[in-house]
Amino acid sequence: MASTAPKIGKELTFLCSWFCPFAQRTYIALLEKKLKFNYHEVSLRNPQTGLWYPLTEKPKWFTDLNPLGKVPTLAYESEAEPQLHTVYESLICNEFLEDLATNEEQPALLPPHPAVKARARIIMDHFNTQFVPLFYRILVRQDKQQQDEVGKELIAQCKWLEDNIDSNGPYFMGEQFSLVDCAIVPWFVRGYIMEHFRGIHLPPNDCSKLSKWMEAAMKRPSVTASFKPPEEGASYKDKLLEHYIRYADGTANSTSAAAFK
Ligand SMILES: N[C@@H](CCC(=O)N[C@@H](CS)C(=O)NCC(=O)O)C(=O)O
Repeated sequence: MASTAPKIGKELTFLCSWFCPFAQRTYIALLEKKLKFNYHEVSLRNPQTGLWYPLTEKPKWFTDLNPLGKVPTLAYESEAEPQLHTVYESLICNEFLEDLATNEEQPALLPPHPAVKARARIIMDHFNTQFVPLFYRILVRQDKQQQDEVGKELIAQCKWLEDNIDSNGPYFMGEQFSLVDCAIVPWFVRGYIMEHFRGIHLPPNDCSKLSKWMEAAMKRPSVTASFKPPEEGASYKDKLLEHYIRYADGTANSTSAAAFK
């Protein structure tokens, strides 16, 4: 695996792969929190073959930080005593950032009311367990009839989002941008990929609240700043499209492709 080990210090180190929607969730939260962090790109795919490195081929420094060998991963040394802390799993990383950095200067990204906060978590959990698998499944399945069935489920999930989005907006939970927006927006950033490979327009035309939400979320500076192409000057959208070819032709061997088949 080509990635080099980062030097972990008191400042947060953010292990990311430019194409990863899970890591993008955390990238957006880090930017929203105006936290200082060291971005460290991890190479998850072999550039020669385009295949994902299996866990056994990932460097020890990486699996020491995250035994799952995945991004996002956050690592830092605490101020008080020299102890290494690591955090992984995107939604947990984002909750960690919320706990770490919510004060006068760093905005809360979860609503203050316990029941509304719980609702935000229900929405994130639902999106993660219901929508995300379908996004991969429709790409990796090669049978047209199966794709059509998964496509219908994906549209039904968009309707679920439409029914659960705050009516006044502009963001998912209302006026304030939140961890719910961070959790959902990376898959809508990739909406054109779904259209390109499977002819499904995200959000569907009859989801007007979701379309308005997407428009607002896509303009958010933290979101646009998270569009990081692999090479300076390259088009993020074009490179992402290239990245998803291996999902769409059924040859991706990533853990997501396997898990959501
Ligand atoms: N459940 C994890 C999923 C993270 C994930 O699957 N990341 C991918 C990149 S998009 C990864 O690191 N894959 C490594 C692999 O497939 O070997 C999360 O929410 O953080």
